Amino acid sequence: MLRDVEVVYVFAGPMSANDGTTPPVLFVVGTAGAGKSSLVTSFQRWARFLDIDVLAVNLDPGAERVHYDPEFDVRDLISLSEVMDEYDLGPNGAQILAADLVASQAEDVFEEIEGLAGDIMVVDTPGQVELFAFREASSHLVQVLGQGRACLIFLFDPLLSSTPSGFVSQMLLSSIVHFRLGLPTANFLSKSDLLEPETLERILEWGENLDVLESALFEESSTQSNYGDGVGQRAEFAIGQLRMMQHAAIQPGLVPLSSEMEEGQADVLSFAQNVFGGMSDAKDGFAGDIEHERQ
Ligand SMILES: Nc1nc2c(ncn2[C@@H]2O[C@H](COP(=O)(O)OP(=O)(O)OP(=O)(O)O)[C@@H](O)[C@H]2O)c(=O)[nH]1
Ligand SMILES: [Mg+2]
Repeated sequence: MLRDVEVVYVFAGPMSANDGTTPPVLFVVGTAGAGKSSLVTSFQRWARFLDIDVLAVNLDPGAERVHYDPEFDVRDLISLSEVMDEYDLGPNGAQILAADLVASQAEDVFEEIEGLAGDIMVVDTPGQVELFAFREASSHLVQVLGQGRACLIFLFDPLLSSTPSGFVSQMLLSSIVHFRLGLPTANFLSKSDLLEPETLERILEWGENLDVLESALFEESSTQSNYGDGVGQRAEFAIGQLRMMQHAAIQPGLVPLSSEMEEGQADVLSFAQNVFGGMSDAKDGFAGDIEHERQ
């Protein structure tokens, strides 16, 4: 199921890097298991049919395997098992150190991808969002790789998003990542094929209408033990945060996505187009294809 997002099918100028600079970079971020790697795979496959050249980059040193064709794979630079052995760390400590090591080698990574010709670069990020977004070194990595032409896809976990408080938690997390990395951000509801149609509709409405979300939050908190807190205190806190985001023009909207059913990929591309302008003239033909997919 596809939602209308504001789409600009204007192919005004090249999105790609015919001038030798790297193409725009789309970082895919989300909580562990949210579907980041699957999106990179499905987006690359989907785009291939439209003759759009998607350059995939893996920045997750802990990835067991990836199913896309990476132009650059950080595991060629850093091996999690070697970090564990060398520094005598467990898997979590090694993930943290590996993330910092990757970031500290940002310039080397950039050298690997600099000058690659393609329409758009999509970056798979480490499993835990905090490893990527909250480490100081990562901001540097994003700056170096993004070269001022980067944006962010934040994936909402479908099951976490099914309750009002879970939904708000993801919204807040997304806004923190947005705040932290300072990139244009779009929220996508991942694995939407796993949700019942009514649940999907309800979650999307929460993303569109704060008043509906507010009622749902109050209803949820009135059925929960509040340990002496006034009923709805948490709901008020959450709504206050969301209204603040609204005032700061951070759009809380949410677009459904399914890598499994190949739905929402056109919206991912549209977001990038909205931020960076059109694709190269050679790609003029695919607007119709996207329109077709959106039916
Ligand atoms: N039904 C369904 N399953 C999906 C979809 N996308 C991903 N999955 C499944 O969700 C699980 C996690 O997907 P990944 O793409 O590995 O998620 P990730 O965010 O990269 O995970 P980490 O890197 O480990 O944090 C896998 O079993 C995928 O097959 C989807 O659109 N629909
Ligand atoms: Mg992954």
